[in-house]
Amino acid sequence: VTASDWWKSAVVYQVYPRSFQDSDGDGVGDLRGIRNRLDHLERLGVDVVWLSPIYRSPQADNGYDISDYRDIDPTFGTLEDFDELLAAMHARGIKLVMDLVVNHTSDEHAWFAESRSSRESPKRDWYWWRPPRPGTVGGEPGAEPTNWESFFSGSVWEWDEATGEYYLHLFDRKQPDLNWEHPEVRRAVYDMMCWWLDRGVDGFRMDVINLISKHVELPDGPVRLGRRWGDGGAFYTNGPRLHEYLQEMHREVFDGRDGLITVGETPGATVDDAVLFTDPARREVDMVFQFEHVGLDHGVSKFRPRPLEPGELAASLTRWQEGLHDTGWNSLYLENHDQPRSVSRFGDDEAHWRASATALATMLHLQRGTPYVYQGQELGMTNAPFAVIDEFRDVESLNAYAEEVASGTAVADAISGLSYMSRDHARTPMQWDASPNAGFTDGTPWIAVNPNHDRVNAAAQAGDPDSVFEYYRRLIALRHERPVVGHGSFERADAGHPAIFAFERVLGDDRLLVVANLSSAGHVPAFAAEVAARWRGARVLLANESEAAASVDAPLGPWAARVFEL
Ligand code: ISL
Repeated sequence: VTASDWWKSAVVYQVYPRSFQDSDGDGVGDLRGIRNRLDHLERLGVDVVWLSPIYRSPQADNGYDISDYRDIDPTFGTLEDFDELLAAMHARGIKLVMDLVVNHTSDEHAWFAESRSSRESPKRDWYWWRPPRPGTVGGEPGAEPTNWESFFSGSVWEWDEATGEYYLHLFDRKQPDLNWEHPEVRRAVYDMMCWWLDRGVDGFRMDVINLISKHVELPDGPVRLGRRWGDGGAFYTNGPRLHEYLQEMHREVFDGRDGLITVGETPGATVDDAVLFTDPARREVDMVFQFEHVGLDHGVSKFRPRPLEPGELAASLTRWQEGLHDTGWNSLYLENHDQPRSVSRFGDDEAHWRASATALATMLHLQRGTPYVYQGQELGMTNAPFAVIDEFRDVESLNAYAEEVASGTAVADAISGLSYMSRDHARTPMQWDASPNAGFTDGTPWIAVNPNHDRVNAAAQAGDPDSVFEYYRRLIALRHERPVVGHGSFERADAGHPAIFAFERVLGDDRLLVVANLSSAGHVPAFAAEVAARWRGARVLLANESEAAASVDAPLGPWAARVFEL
């Protein structure tokens, strides 16, 4: 029997199929490619793989726009390839989690085609259709039913000439939002989820699941000074019926099934919201992806970032550790396919590349929660050096760039925003080896390979005890071997130096002391005198520097990380 909270001692690895491994030379990764690389995942020691969407899709948002939930996109393979991959993963003891994208579908989904066919269509209300604003002419600027801005720039409303109404899309115009108010929509989604679980998958990562319940009257949102569009976030984030829907989904889909893992992606969720989502007694989801720490460096906008103050990252993560300490559960992540590379963003990808990659990994993996490793993070992959717009591929980046340049921003400034924040940094091909396409494809990769693959690659790191990869292996093994990592309490324990993140984990007699210097400053004291006194003579369990030099009293060098046990 598996404990129902087995995922507390598990580590999840995210595969972005497009960029992981190509097997047929078309320059795009695929399911057979993933199967050919399972040795890497087994060696790393991860328990679960979350696959970004592989369903049939026109790929307007790289698969987050699904046109058939019960088929595989030909780019990635077939249902047969999928079954083979699932069986091969299960044979190695690795579980598989699917990406569930049900806030919206593709505009090419049969449901939407039917919905848009006429105002009388029985599926009309499966999506959000609204007439033009009173007194305006549909399709003309200003006629949009609300002033909301899309996540991908411009209005959330797309005019449909044929039926004389607008439809809502919080993301791209090719991603119309489903209307969860409609019971048939919910039934169709739950049936589809059961179909995948019956096929053998082990859970779901639920895309923007806290946006599925909207305030039905759809009021205008506040407009910031100098902006054209308003922010409708208050009317679609954590909406009035969200918890009801999640509990219904739990009853209809998950009840009576064991060994699953569910994680909701919840941008804008607070600690208090997260407690509600993840309190096991409420039967909603096991854990959520919160966004506070990946929003810290957003300035006036995502693409106008600001530098972080020392200690800000640790302070935010600590608030979440404490807030979900007694009820609920954290997901621990620094990267995914929407975020820049963590070693470039929070670390130092030049002088202290290895130390900062491993220090960040140490503080993240040894917190209370379930860690997620995004493909390539275990190698210390860095942001791409893209310098011209033609190198970027992501719809969010391309739209934001076009909008900025159209409104008078200098090209160099628009590019500089992307150089820091584009989602494409996470989407360059996985760096397997030093060969011309990094071992990713025999063809032309759909997005350029990072030129640093000649140094930063899996072949060079596997088996090298000093590599980022081998360090990740040890961290992952530690979670499996020590119940205190999965189940222990968390308490901050540092000396008050702003760059230090130190904490104790305790489970019965089992105690760990973790410290990471999240800065390039050297000679920094690790612990308060009281903590050092209690831990004097402790054994070094893991360190990203010479273990001989690491004692509780030794000051920390740049990006030093140490783990002690008593
Ligand atoms: O990166 C973002 C835009 O600035 C995020 O707000 C992102 O859109 C948000 O995290 C939701 O992401 C998820 O849903 C999107 C998809 O594009 C992302 O890849 C996915 O992770 C729409 O399905």
